[in-house]
Amino acid sequence: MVKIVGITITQHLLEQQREKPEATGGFTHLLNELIVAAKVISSEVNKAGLVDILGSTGDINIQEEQVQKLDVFANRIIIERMQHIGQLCCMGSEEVADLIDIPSQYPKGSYILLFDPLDGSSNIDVNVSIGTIFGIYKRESDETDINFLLSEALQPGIKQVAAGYFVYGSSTIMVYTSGNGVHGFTLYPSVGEFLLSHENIRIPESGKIYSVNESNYEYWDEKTRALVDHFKSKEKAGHSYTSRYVGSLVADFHRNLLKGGIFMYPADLKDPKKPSGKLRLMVEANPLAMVVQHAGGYASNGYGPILEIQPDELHQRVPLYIGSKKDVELAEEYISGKRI
Ligand code: AHM
Ligand code: MG
Repeated sequence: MVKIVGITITQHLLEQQREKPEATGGFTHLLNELIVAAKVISSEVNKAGLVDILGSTGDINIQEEQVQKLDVFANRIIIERMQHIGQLCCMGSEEVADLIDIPSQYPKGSYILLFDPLDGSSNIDVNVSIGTIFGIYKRESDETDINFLLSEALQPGIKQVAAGYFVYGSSTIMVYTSGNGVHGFTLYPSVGEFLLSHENIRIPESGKIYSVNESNYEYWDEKTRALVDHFKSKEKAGHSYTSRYVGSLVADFHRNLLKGGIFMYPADLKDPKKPSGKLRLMVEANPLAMVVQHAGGYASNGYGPILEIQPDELHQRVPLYIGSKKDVELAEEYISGKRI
């Protein structure tokens, strides 16, 4: 029999819960259910390369079920697993235009779950790490009608009660914070348990990695170009940086969290009507901003903290500079024009 040594995520969540005498267990229940959804997604992601053998999207597979695209599948699994638990009043997903209501047959709770079900979609078919990102808020009023819950969901990231992500990579990893340190757990696949592997993660104050899609250089303004030029110049930076860019935010972020460095998705002029870059404030930037802040790092839109932005809409985009505190502060100096 396999012996599991170390702390499981369930044990860890219960220990955290015990430290808060007012806790009802509802939040632990919510996270546990999200973890089950992530295990299901992880196991499907591991089969992604078999699509050509078992059937492609739109085909009927050997169990006579419709084969779904993985991002659609991940979205469905999270909604189906989370809607019945009685802890949520609504959800918001990168894959769904409007807020998602809880079906009337299930009780409603006071938490709001915002998520990107499968981040890094361009990497799904090529065995490169992808992930799920989540942020959890508490409703501030007693409102339960979905037609009036949008203003409850549009809270600044600083109000998140917990946030984190799963990376489906060489291992499946979960990293989360509920305000009491940032902790990482690695899935032990044959046993199906997440075990504590990275306790109290602290991001180095400054790093040697910069991560950005440099093919956008011609669409950036002068300040953004000067910032990236800084990272490329040993003379300006005082030491050499190396460039690493996977193209899955969650994987790029995770590497930089552990090793130190900065991830950037600046505003660009590819679409003059959308000068806010590509990434979404509510389901991508805010959760990772909470994680990095509790690990001693920083996240900015170039002018100030991501976590203090008052959102106007569910799917709004935001320029993102995130990672080691000193590197992100340097980015702010360039973007806000204090340094040329
Ligand atoms: P997605 O949520 O549709 O996957 O898009 C977001 C992804 C991020 O994971 C990643 O950082 C970024 O898009 C990469 O974009 P680009 O290909 O423009 O560099
Ligand atoms: Mg995404």
